[in-house]
Amino acid sequence: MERRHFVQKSGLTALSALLGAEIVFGNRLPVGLPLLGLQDPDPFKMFNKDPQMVLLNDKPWNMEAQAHLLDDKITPNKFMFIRNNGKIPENIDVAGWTLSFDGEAARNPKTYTLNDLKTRFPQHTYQLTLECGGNGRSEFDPPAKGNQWTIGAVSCATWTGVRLRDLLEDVGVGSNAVYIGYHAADTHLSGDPTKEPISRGIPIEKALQDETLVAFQMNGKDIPLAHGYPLRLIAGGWPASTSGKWLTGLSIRDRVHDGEKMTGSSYRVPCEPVEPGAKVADEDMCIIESMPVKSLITYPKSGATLSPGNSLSFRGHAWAGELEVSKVEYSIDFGSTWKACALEAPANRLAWQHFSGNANFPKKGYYELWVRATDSRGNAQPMVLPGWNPKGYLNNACHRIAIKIA
Ligand SMILES: Nc1nc2c(c(=O)[nH]1)N[C@H]1C(S)=C(S)[C@@H](COP(=O)(O)O)O[C@H]1N2
Ligand SMILES: [Mo]
Repeated sequence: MERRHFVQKSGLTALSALLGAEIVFGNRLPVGLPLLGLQDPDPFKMFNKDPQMVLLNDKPWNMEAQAHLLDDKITPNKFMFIRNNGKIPENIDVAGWTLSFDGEAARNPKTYTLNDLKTRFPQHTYQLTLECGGNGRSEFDPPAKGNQWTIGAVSCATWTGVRLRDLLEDVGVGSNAVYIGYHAADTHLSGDPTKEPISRGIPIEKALQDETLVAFQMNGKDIPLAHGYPLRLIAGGWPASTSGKWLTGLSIRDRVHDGEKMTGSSYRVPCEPVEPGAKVADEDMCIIESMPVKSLITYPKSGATLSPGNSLSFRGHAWAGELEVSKVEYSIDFGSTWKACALEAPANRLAWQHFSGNANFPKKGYYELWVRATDSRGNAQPMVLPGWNPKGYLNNACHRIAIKIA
């Protein structure tokens, strides 16, 4: 007689959580039988996201926020964008989860369990800004292929974990070390188990920074599944593609890591500016490192109406990759004149900073509130799309909202 295999208890718990109800006869559910209640899952419920989030793709899952949803100083899960290149891993075995170090420049290749990581090394918590390199891509003309992010592929959550540096010291880093490359448990969309959906990394100098974490908590809880549960690399201020989710391996390389989406035109921009629409040879494309200065008006929502004589208080966040934001200004006359906003210091390096201001409008009518941030080296955001590039990265144009005085 054929043996029937039943879904394990841990699997049932996860399925019940997705369904929002106990599967009463779950112990009789055959393995591999798709549950009807999960056939057309509501992605917002499935990932505990606010229904105002905007779904860009479901294969793989990609979802962005809107400006007014990002008003919190620390981004809660429900408003955090999701960017996946492959399939989210299923049936995560936390007890058996390991992180392995290897690579040409690893002195003593080692494997740690989650428990090793949590008990053997000091823990640190930082607020870290993660922005997708393609945030703002929808404004490119000629258009760039890929997820058409508007402004919502950015977050700043609190991440807790161990310093990558402490792990690297334990493993031993050879003097030939140049780069760290990550490996993860998500799977390629093609289903081919030999292909990684993405395997990017960071130079060794970035890996050794205080704030570069191998994290197991986000906002004080286990990292949500879509954001890398149970373990994630976090490299704040750099394209978020360098922050590998579902982390299983780190290779200490003696060359620039050449994993999936490190080469060709992926996460690269022309080393020298090019004309919009130009074809650029791979060898003329340079890897994106620190993200450029940028800001977002998170309150009020664009389209707000105010009665005459009232001043408008507005607020938002500004960030500048590896640098600090030194000033934020606003304009209500399409950039002709600018006034200073109040600007808070970052909670820690690589955290976004909060700005606020009060704008007064001379008479009834339509206005736009524009905000412009400047970094500690004096680089300001451009008003319109900067440096066109084939893949549509690094759009840090000023954010603007519509205001009516009526
Ligand atoms: N393993 C793995 N890590 C990954 C990705 C991925 O597809 N797989 N996507 C990267 C990209 S391109 C971005 S922008 C961020 C998105 O992080 P989030 O989904 O937690 O917001 O994760 C990065 N880390
Ligand atoms: Mo990304």
